[in-house]
Amino acid sequence: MSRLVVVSNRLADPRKTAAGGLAVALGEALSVNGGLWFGWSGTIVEGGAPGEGEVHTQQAGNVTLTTVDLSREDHDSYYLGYSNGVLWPVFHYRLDLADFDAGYIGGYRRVNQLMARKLMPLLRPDDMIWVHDYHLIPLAAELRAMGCKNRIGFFLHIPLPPPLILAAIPQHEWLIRSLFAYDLVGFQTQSDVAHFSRYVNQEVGAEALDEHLFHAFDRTVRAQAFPIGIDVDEFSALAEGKDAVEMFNSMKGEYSRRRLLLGVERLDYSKGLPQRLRAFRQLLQQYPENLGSATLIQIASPSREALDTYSGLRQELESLCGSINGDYGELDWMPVRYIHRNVARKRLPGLYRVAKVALVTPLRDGMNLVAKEFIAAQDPADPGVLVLSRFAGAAEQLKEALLVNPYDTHGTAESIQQALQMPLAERQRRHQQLLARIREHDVHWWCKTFLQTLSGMTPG
Ligand code: GDG
Repeated sequence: MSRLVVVSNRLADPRKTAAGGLAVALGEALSVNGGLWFGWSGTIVEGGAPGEGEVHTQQAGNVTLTTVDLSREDHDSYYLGYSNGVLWPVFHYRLDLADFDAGYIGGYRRVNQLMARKLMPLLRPDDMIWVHDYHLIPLAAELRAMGCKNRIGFFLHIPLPPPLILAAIPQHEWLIRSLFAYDLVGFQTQSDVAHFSRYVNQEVGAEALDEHLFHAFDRTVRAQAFPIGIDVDEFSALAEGKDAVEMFNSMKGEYSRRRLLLGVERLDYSKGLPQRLRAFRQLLQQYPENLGSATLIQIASPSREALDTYSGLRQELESLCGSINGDYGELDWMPVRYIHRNVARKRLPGLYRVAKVALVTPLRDGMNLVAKEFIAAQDPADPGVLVLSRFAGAAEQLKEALLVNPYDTHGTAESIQQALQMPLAERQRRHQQLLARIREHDVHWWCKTFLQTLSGMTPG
């Protein structure tokens, strides 16, 4: 049996609950035959030489965790610059926020070469390699250049935009050519696959051998959708745990006279937070019966604070929350509770469960796991309602949610009102169907299906 090697920008210790379902699922897959998880250590070496980094190894059961340090210069151009200043905004359709500084690409290539150089000697001939996300697109090409013949798969956690948006990246052709060094490329949704297919057809004249197989640059790659899921059982169990129940009870007590709406995400411009707050303000204005009652708890956990676009967003949010509370708040009721901190993972399901409505309204999202976690945490006898952006990858699957266009303030406010007023029988019916969907395609299905597809392919 092949050993699995997972490569991702950051690693998580799969034995810790705080790591989350994805890390646990990857950890499980890695431990089947004793695996290797490889990536950046998280350490930035001030004044370190570009393209160099010390390697660290630790053991978690039969999984080896191997990491590489990055110099400040490499970190800033690879991680902050190219990954999060170019690829993240453009792949989320935000050309206006991209910073096409010509210096970033050098660091991105250098770090991918560094990772390949450090990984190469650790590989065994029959290892199966699974590379994750936009930070590491050229990794397989670098490994191939060093003679690697193993099966290599790639999964993109974020959306792939349509060809003309992708083409705004000066190195777009090189990026897509790099994908052809993989044997299997996984996307979150059918529309991402369609964008890939259109791009390779229009821009590089690739031959489509069938619905999923594309030939170009002397190589054939398989591109397919593998929508990621959560560990539904683990999350439901977490919802019954002591910390979640405590959270549920304390919130229930404190907000007994209120109807809670909830948003949970990293503070990121892809998540549509200002648009959501404007829709919530519209709800209060248009449906005054919610005054003194509807309370939005918005958790926006800190993320990528070294980037200016993120600090600007934080200021915008603080000002919006302040103005809504100032305009509508009463001495005994504040419409918005905005929390710019991380909530412990064990407590999160309690918060999901106490909410009548979850607002998951990104402007663009690869999948969105919060939507799935909310469903898993509900009490089936009295479930809350999911208001979901049609632009989240999850909308391809979660048809029984109330789908909204987050740019449409009035439309979103109307859907939130519909959610708040939804009769119990309809909430139960929708929840039951949504739960069945997230169970069918959970994180174990995702992991198993991707790896089975990759293992069925001819190496190299
Ligand atoms: C990328 C793609 C894709 C959030 N705040 C807190 C917290 N979280 C947890 C949630 C959830 C995870 O973080 C967020 O996952 P999402 O899927 O919603 O979004 P991204 O972080 O943008 O992830 C996305 C995903 O990759 C997987 O492929 O779905 O589209 O952008 O698990 O619960 N967790 C804790 N405290 C918080 O305050 N503990």
